[in-house]
Amino acid sequence: MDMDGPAMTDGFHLVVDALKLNGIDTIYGVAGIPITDLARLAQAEGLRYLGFRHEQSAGNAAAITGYLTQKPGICLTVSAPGFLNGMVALANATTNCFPMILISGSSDRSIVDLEQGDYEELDQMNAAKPFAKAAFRVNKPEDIGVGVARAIHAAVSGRPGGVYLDLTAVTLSATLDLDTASKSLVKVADPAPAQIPAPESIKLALDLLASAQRPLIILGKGAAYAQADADIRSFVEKTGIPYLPMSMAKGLLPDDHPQSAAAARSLVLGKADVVMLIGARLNWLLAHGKRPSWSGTTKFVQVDISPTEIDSNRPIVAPVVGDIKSAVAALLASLKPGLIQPSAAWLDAIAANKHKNTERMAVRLDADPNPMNFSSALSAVREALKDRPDVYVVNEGANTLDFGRNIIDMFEPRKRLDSGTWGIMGIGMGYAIGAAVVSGKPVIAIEGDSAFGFSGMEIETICRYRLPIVILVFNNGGIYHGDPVGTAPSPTGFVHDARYDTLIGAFGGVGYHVTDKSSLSKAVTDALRAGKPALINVVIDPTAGTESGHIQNLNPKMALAK
Ligand SMILES: Cc1ncc(C[n+]2csc(CCOP(=O)(O)OP(=O)(O)O)c2C)c(N)n1
Ligand SMILES: [Mg+2]
Repeated sequence: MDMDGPAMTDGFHLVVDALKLNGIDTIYGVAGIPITDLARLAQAEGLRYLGFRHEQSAGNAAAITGYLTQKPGICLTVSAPGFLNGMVALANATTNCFPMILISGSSDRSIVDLEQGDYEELDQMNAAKPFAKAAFRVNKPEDIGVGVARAIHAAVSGRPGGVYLDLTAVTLSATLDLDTASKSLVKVADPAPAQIPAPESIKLALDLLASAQRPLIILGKGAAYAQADADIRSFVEKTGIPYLPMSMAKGLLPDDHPQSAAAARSLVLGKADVVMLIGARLNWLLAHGKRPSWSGTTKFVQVDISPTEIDSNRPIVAPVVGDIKSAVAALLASLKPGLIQPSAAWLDAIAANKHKNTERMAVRLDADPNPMNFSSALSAVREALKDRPDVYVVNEGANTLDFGRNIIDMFEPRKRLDSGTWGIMGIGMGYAIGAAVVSGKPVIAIEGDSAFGFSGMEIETICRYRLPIVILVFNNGGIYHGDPVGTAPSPTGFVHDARYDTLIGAFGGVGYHVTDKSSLSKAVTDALRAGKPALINVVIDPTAGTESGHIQNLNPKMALAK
């Protein structure tokens, strides 16, 4: 001990201490001024630090960690440009209701605020605010404990989201005596308190469902996030109500569950008389609950943690505001046998429609065109994944996403991770890395060739940490489709016959090049079994995709032909 004064610590140590005290064990980031020492110290102190090639992917890994664990995922970035690179991930996390904290170092406030041109100058906290659930700045080392605590509360309580925490370089390097420092730390008690719904709201919801002839349950990723899997399944099964999973809720009940109405989606949306939304919002993904996809007379029950979600698109007759775990438990506790009875005619109509659509799909899956199209290639992947319910599936792209969502069945909760609420490209490698790191399980990333490019450099990160990630690049030569041979590059086209499989060899991973169904199935099976980084170049007919995939209705067209 220093004989001249009390024992000291500094801001760097306090940040690591505050994270550890709150059970945070993993940081994803990109090093540089002023946080290099923070990353180094975190690693030395036993946190898992994963260094990325781009902050957006580090942020996406943090976001999906939050989704999978209900604890905020942490992303660490440098000032201004690093911070902004991470912001897309933070905004996407907020939009998708994933808890994460973006921690950035920042430059000297006295210079930034006078706009005197500091190194990486930016008023980061205020820049973050419109895109984050909350944003805080810590200006003194003795406030680090409170700053971290506030960030954790904001990220995971109520509707989860992305939180920005700004740590100035001065704060990080400032010293503080150990006694004051240790008293300044805060261990958060009950960061995501249960929010019990009002008993009257439960009664109203059950009464409305009991009055229905043609009820439907829609499960959103909020329901998956809640980790109330057994109760949700029990509620669905005890009521006998058909259900529709939103894409990231696939697997909450296994996709081959007899009550799944996924293969009769248009029918059930159009004809249901009472719809119960559980952790699903009536946003664009559900056509806002409006005509023509929906009937104008549908009555809604909505189970959601956020009271301001209610009535956002359609009037909600029976809002159940509370956390989903508490709400579903309360619904189950008040459910009397026989109270809710979907009509036989409704169940028959759904069964017939499912049968018809499943047969149509089977024809497409059985086809074996050369070159492969989306359905045929995905049927080969489906075959290889049949006995691997443990595998996480990451999925992004346009056609690759739309076909992937319909063709790849999920059998376990929270195993499907995709473009989500925004339909964003670029989450692929970040989500894959986050899922592999928190679960230790294998991951398959089914990527459009355009989608893959947004985070493709992270294959080095995947190889460096030897993660069990198998990347499938659905290579149709472009955004939606490829260009005809011999034409100048269009706005959507890429290089013809690109060999994505050769990239991963640079870092020690295994590349595969496949042009037919049986080699694709075999490559997926072998690569998953090997448990090592692999990239499969899946050659798809460049004419196979449609512009905008399944959401052409959202793509405005020129009114006048040029
Ligand atoms: C961040 C971001 N940039 C751009 C887009 C627009 N966009 C939608 S899908 C897509 C790529 C589709 O091509 P690909 O991934 O190759 O899928 P394909 O339809 O060819 O299978 C793009 C660029 C987006 N959704 N997100
Ligand atoms: Mg493509």
